Amino acid sequence: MKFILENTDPKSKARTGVVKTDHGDIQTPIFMPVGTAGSVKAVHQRELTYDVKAQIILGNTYHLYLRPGLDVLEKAGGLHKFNGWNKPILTDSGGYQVFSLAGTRKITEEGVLFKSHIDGSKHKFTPEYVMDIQRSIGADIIMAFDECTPYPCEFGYARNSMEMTHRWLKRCIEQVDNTSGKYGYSQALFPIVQGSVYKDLRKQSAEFVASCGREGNAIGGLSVGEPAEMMYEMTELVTDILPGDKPRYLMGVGTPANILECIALGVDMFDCVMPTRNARNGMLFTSEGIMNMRNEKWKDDFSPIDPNINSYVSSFYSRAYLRHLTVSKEILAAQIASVHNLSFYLWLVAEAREKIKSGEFAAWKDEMVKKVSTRL
Ligand code: PRF
Repeated sequence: MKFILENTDPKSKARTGVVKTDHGDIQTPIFMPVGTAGSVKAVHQRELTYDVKAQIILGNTYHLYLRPGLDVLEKAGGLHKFNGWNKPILTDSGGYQVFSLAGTRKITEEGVLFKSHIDGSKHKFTPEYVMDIQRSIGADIIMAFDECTPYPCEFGYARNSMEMTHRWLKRCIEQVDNTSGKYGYSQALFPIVQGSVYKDLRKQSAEFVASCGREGNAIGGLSVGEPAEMMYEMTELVTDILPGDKPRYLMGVGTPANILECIALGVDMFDCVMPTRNARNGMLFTSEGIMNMRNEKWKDDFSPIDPNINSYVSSFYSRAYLRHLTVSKEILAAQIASVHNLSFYLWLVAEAREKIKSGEFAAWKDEMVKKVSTRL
């Protein structure tokens, strides 16, 4: 994997670049649709490619390991072959899902013992094993095994957790560097900065992660309930330390406004369940603001969902029709809303890239943050 930095914005820390992987190029800043169990919920691969224009999707180690399991994934020849998505894939390590989804769990220096949320069966994730699992899944970018601390989190816990995440990182690196990809292409390991909302911990963690010299770096432990201003402050502190010639990935962020603000702070990659999860609940993100599709207001509004978004569903279907489908709990409502929301997120980052290239990003961002946060 290689990163080529292309443009930097004169008035902010925003930049554009290209991440080159064996499954193709990724233009940054980019948003990565979440495909937890090997599918982006309610959206099939053809729509992801041609409507959403996704360049990379995410998978989750925790889910894929539990179901379908490593034997099936290996027999298939890896996740790309299994789900038919022949573009880049990134897998999260389970360092978040194990803490948010698994039943009773026990964290020790060695790793995490947990019970499956599916059938209650017992499993153990160690940093080494999580690297092996990600080798079997075969994503182009794989994530280090970390502990994502909750918010709020006491300083002592955050410090001990961060120190353990750093020791786990060394083990992840050792394991990855002593094994190779199973399917003939390379996999890049991204370490993850932790440190909760403590400036000195964040600085220490960013310096440690930077010193590992990997092909890209991630920021974890944010967007877990802290105020947005605090998330921005931590993000800026970390992006100032992480090397500029490597991509920076802010994990699990966020709203359209969060993404624009963090692009301005030098973040290159984002993922979040929000566009798909909220779509399934009838919440639409548009270039003019947020719409609740259950609202009576859209009952006879026959205008397109969002004519500014260059995706089939966004200009073909009316707000009135989508409201009808949503109120009637039709499956098609979730499909249209998910494709639209993802198309909007991918449009937003494509616009950001263009504005960075033309030097207009800072002013455009301020105006856009207001628009996309408006409740219509
Ligand atoms: N660690 C990992 N995955 C994550 C996070 C993290 O801290 C977050 C935090 N927002 C989302 N996904 N491994």
